[in-house]
Amino acid sequence: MIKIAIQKSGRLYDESIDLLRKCGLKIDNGKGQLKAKIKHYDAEVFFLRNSDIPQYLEDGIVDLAIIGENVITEKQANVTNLLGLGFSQCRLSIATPKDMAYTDIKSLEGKKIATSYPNTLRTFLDENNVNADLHIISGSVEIAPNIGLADAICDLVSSGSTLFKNGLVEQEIILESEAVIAANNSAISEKSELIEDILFRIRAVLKAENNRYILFNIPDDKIETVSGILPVLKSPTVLPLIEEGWSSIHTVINQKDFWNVISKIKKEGAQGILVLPIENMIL
Ligand code: PRT
Repeated sequence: MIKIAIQKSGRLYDESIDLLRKCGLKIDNGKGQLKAKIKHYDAEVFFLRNSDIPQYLEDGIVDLAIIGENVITEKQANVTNLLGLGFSQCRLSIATPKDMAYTDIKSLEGKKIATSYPNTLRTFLDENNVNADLHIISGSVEIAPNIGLADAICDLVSSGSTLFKNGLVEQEIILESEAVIAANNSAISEKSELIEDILFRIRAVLKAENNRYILFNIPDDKIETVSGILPVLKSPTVLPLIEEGWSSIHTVINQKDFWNVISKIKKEGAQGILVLPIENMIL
């Protein structure tokens, strides 16, 4: 049996549930419960606060967790980060009021900084030989300078709009973060088979999300040219059409190459281009 923690409610919840579902791990009756069974799989899901998860993971109460990397760093948890999941991306940054003179990190010497991330911030300031006074608050950090509580702040940023609305300017990025799957150190060896199986499923889902299945028709004399354009896994599948002199090409391309490839194959005479999402990619 493997025990997996996810956030009870909040920014990570929906995507964590969605990822588990795409991995074939369907939660039995999850709503409002502290823990739930996974259907037809030897696992249980625990619904916990994101900020509490590192401790549960380190203590072995749970074996695996989907959690913000920033929280593992802040709690200095002795756990293993197994894989980045590509969602809930953010950065932990220092920001100052727009009218405050700021040249570099030394501008924070002797200043008061409000934060919910004292450990990460303290490490960063120590590395830069800056002495500042940390004011620890648990929420609404961005209003601290406006109400005279601090000279600067250190908090998570994603779009930057909260900083902007509060008249703050991002000065230093001290940590980049995303949701990760992390493991209890002993579980990695003791439950290696189940952990490997879950990682295998997650990798297949993530790979599929970054790729698209594409098919199109092309005159036969262009097959070679078009094959050279496609950044394919192996070689593309070519199927003859009933109409003489034409074929259908099927392949998988990475999302980042997508528009580039489409423009090039169109120029070579590709017609009827269809692009489909992929559910899973097992390589
Ligand atoms: O209560 P619990 O302990 O479960 O959760 P939590 O307090 O950690 O809560 P939650 O749900 O707010 O955040 C969970 C995780 O989401 C964080 O630990 C990060 O890993 C990740 N994440 C990603 C973010 C953001 N983006 C984010 N923008 N967490 C918080 N924010 C806040 C930030 O604190 C600031 O107030 O959003 C505001 C800034 O957003 P922008 O878009 O205006 O820049």
